[in-house]
Amino acid sequence: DQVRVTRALLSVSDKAGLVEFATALDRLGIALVSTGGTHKALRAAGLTVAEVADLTGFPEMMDGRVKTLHPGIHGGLLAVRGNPEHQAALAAHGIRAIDLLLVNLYPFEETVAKGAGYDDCVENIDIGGPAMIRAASKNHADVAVVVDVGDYAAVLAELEAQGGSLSERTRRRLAQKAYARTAAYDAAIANWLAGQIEPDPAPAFRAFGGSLAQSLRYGENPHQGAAFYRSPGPTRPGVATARQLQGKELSYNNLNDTDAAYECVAEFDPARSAAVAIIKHANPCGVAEGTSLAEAYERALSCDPTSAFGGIVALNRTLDAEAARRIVEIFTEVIIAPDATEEAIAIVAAKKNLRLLLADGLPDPRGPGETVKTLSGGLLVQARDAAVVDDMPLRVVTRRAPSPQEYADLRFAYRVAKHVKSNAIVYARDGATVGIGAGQMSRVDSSRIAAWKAAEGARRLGVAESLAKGSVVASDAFFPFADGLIAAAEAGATAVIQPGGSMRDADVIEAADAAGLAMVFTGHRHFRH
Ligand code: 93A
Repeated sequence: DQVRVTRALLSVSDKAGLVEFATALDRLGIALVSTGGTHKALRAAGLTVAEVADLTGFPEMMDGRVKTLHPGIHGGLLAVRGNPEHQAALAAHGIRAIDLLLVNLYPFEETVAKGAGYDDCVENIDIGGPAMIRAASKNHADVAVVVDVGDYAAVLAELEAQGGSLSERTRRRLAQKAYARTAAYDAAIANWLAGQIEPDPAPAFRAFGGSLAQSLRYGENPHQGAAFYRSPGPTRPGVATARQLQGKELSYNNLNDTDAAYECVAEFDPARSAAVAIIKHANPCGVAEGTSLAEAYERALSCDPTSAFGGIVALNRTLDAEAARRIVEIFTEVIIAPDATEEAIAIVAAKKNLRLLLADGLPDPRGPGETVKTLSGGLLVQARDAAVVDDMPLRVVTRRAPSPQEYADLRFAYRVAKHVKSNAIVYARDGATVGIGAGQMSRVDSSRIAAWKAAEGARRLGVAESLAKGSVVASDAFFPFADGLIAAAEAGATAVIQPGGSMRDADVIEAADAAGLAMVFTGHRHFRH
């Protein structure tokens, strides 16, 4: 199951370590082929290298947009060595087989991160590189593909130890890594493009001209007049479409908080788990999953029972009697759920003032829509934050990767962090929040508050160690300095999820490694102001 490497194609944007790697290949008697810039660097180092043009019979053209997109390259990468027809095709067309591909892509992510213009970002979308990577990876039975400078040393060591051959296991591992890289690369492009598409302001204006649903007694404060308008046409199930079964009339703040609560709990697929979000002042003060709604409620409540007093409770499944019985034990303003059983409705009915809203379904967290904010003399319109952590390629940046349990909690915490006002820091353990820091002007203050809440939780329960001990932590935006992360490590978190992208990412990663934390980058920020 060894593949003897006789020809390598090198095409790299990041030329770090290139000359050393190519020199070692050359010493092993491996023929080298490369694209323009790579070729220049290798020739300058005194190596004998063929040009891609020699294999294709075409020059690089269109500003390099077309250099390797040719059967002379892709035939060489995709031909199955043990297939006589493939071998005959190689011979018939004078195509030379390539057994090792070394590619790193145009620096699209870096170009976006440094704030380059639109055209510059587009020009940095690599087409030929991913095509070759995917071709070589598909043919990993015969070809090895290296996409990460960090793998050069190990690949070389194996080649040198095995007289120029690479094992099946190594080729398969490299192919897996290569597909992960092209997937993350395409996700970065899609994500960037999504941010380049202006939201259509028309629906927002239409919503403004929508029908009066309710004139409210007052707004956020009693001296502010207010009303609630419903958008015309069909909308996602939510506060605006829900039936109110009982209780006092909803206030401006109730509507606002209930919306926040329902949007938050809708992040949790009811087919996967029961989930409950308790909201105060549009921020979650406890979110949890459970095997039943009652269990999820219990766990959500225990995060911060003081704040939960007078809160809004949102549930992702049909409200049942067991959960209803628990919820009515403490003062709650509003309950919202997709539906409720007759028995649950009867239990809630005993509390005359408590509002019960049934929304007939959950909104799709990925669904389209706009959010609108007024400012003096204008409207700010944006596409709603429809990014969901399950769709994000999580990149492990620390020496230690999260355990499966940590991964589950990291995703949970990031789901919640999306619904916490910035700066948002969320500690979670076993599918329940244990400390939430919201709405601070500095991230480190949010970290401290969240850690303090987790310590308070432990005090309340009479346990010695902070509830943050052994938890994971989510941050809605990158840590600008290592201090917020160090605060999390000191509080006892073992794993971190955050978008990444700070100028000081290297410091933050170093601090995480020093503390033995596992950290993943999502590439997606969840600001909520
Ligand atoms: O513009 S491309 O998408 N078209 C291609 O055919 C192509 N082939 C390789 N970019 C292409 N590449 C990329 O060029 C590689 O992925 C690598 O990042 C870069 C190396 O170019 P050079 O050797 O000229 O520095």
